[in-house]
Amino acid sequence: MLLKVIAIALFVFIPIPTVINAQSTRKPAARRVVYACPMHPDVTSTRKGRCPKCGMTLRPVEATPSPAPSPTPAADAALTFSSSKIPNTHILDQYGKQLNFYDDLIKGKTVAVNFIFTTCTTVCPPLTATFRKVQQTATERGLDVKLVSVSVDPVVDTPERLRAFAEKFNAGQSWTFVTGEKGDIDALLQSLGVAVTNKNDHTPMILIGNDSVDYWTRAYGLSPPSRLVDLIAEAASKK
Ligand SMILES: [Cu+2]
Repeated sequence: MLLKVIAIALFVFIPIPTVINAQSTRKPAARRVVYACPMHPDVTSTRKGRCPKCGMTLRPVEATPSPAPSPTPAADAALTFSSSKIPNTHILDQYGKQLNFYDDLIKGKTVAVNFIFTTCTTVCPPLTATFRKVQQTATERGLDVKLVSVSVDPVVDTPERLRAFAEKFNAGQSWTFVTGEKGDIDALLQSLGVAVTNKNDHTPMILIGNDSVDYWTRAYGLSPPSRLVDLIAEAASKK
């Protein structure tokens, strides 16, 4: 009984000063705005600007002290994304063929999806070159993976433009470039958690998944191709 009382007393009283301390030290810091790269949390600045690693526009974040390193984006996103979030949007591929996004490109498949626009001069060319290397390496390793590149600039990126872009990067078969009506594509991007108001802010994140078992993860699109293929192989192996 006495032990119980002590235990309860400890439980009730000990955390309180800790909480008060944490709040009082955190409050002044939270008012200071710091800009950070959405893909590279280690890149921070006190001013607006672009990430020197990937060219993304830095976004304001609250300068709260982060006592422990947060879980990796991959582990994080794996918990919050599922096939049920993927809409069956009417889209056009690089040949101008009408497809349904989920039914034709995702359903029952192992996929890697990235987000690009053909007039991008910063992150899209290396992102696409990385995807090309991923496709080659995956093929060498006998992996059946479909690649999908969704345009974040569907008004400019007609199927013809996407096809020329695909050819420029020597995209192989089973790599679909996606465009469509702006409203439809915007809604698609929103559902996939990658909507941006400015196309130049688009994410270099890749969505990797195995729809047949509803396994999803995210990765930095400029990771070494072999690392991305490892993640794809892991997704494909899920039963
Ligand atoms: Cu880009």
